[in-house]
Amino acid sequence: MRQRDKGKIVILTGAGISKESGLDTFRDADGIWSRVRIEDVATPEAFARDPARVHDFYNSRRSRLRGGGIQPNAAHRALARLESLWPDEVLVVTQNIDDLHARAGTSNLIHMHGELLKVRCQACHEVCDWPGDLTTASLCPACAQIGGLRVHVVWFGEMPLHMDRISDALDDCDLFVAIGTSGTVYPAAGFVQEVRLIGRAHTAELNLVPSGGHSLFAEGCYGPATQVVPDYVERILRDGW
Ligand code: BV8
Repeated sequence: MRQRDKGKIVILTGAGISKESGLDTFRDADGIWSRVRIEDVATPEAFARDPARVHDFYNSRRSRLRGGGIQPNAAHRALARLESLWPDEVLVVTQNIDDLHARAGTSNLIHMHGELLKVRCQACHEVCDWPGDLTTASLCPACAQIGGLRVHVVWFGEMPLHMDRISDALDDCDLFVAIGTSGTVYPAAGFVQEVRLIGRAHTAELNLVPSGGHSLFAEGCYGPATQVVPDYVERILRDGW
C-alpha cells in the first residue's frame, strides 16, 4: 500500500541519462570536454571569435542526434511513465540539449540549457526549429537576416533559461531527484542545496557512481540509468518515498 498518493516531484537530469542512448557525457574519461575545450566552442566569446568553428561543433552533435541510431532509453521512458501515472505534478528539468525526454513522451519538461534542434536569431531574437546544419550564411526564417543565427543553447557565462519557473518548482517540491549529473555546473548543481534549505522535500541522487555532491542527498542509488531509474520509478509508484 503506497504511503502517500500526492506530492510534487522535480527531476533534474544530466548527460548521464543519455549515455546509454549513445550520446557522450562531458566530464567522463571519453567525454566531450576531453576532446574540445569549453573556451573554444561553448562560450559567447568563442562564438564571436570563430563562429564557423562553433557551428561545426554543434552541427556534428546535431547530425549525430538525428542520425537514426540515437533513441530514448529505458530511463527516459520510465520518467515519462512516472509523469503519466503519478497523481500529482512531475516536472523534468534537463541540462541536456538533446530531444530524448520529449521523444520518450515527457511533456512537463524544461530545457534549462537550451535545445540543439533549435536556433535563435541575434537580430530579431526569434527561436526556430532547425534540424539541419547551421552556417554563417544561414538566413533567419523570421527576419531574413543572414549570419545572425546561433544554436539555441546556454553557453558558459550565460543565464540559464526558465530560472523563475525552476526556482518556484524547487520551492514547492516534496521529492527532488538528480539523475546522471556530476553536480559540477551551476546553478543546476546548487538545486539540491536550495531544496534542503526549505527542508520539506526528500532528496535522491541516481547516478553511475556517487557524484561530487552525493553527500548533499538523503538517498543515493548507483548504477546505469537504464537499470536504476526504472527500478526507482517502480518503487515510487508502489510505495511512494
Ligand atoms: C551562469 C549547454 C550566471 C551547451 C552547458 C565557479 C564556481 C561556480 C560556478 C562558476 C564558476 N565559474 C563559472 C561558473 C558558472 C558556470 C559553471 O558552473 N562552471 C563550472 C564548470 C564551474 N555556470 C555557468 O556559466 C552557467 N551560467 O552561471 O550564469 C547565473 C548566476 C546565477 C543564476 C543564474 C545564472 C551556464 C552553464 C550552462 C553551460 N552550458 N550545456 C552544450 O551542451 O554544449 S553545461 C553542460 O554541463 C551540459 O549542459 C551539462 O548538462 C552540464 C553538466 O554536465 P553533466 O550533465 O552533469 O555531465 P557530466 O559529464 O559532467 O557528468 C555526467 C554524469 O553522469 C557523471 O556523474 C557520470 O558518472 C554519470 N554517468 C555516466 N554514465 C552514466 C551516468 N549515470 C547514469 N547512467 C550512466 N550510464
